[in-house]
Parts: sequence; C-alpha cells; structure tokens
Amino acid sequence: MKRGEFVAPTYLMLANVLEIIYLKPIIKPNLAEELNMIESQTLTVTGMKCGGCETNVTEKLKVIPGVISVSASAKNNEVSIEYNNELTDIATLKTAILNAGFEV
Ligand SMILES: [Cu+2]
Repeated sequence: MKRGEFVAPTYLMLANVLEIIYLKPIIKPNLAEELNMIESQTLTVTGMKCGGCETNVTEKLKVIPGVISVSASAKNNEVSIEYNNELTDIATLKTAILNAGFEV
C-alpha cells in the first residue's frame, strides 16, 4: 500500500473532529429553536366508540402538515397531538376532529 492512500481517510477523520468541536455549539441553538416549535396538546374528544373511530380521527389528523404524532383513546375520550406550531395550529386540528364527526 502506498502512503497516499491514507490521506483521504485521515482528512475525513480530521474534518469529523473539527465538525464536532466547531459546529456543535452552532447547531445547538437552532435545535432548541426547533424544539420550541413542537407542542403537545391533549384534547377531550367525545363520540369515539371503538378502535375504528380512533383510527379515523388519527388518520384525519396525521395528514395535516406539521402534525408529528397522534394518539387517540376512545376509552379516555382523549386525543393527544404533537405538532409543529409553525406549520399548524390548534384551531386547524380541532376543525379536522369535528370534520371527522367527533365533538371537541
Ligand atoms: Cu367506532
């Protein structure tokens, strides 16, 4: 093996180390800002009777841009939604639930 073959991996390793040292503090505030956009809301939703209703309301919410996760419980009359508040809002989410045929 020639010495030159080791140049590229060595450079990449050095680049990785520099990235970890110098870029991490720069990336961190942006990540925190992004995390502030993520909101969790648990809404009282009535009218869900079974797993089919849970699936229905979940599907209607999941297609909304900005919705990250949905958890519906017919038993507890609750729908928990995690969403990006820059992309959607609670009024939009409530409208989707009403349109799915449930009370919120
Ligand atoms: Cu049902």
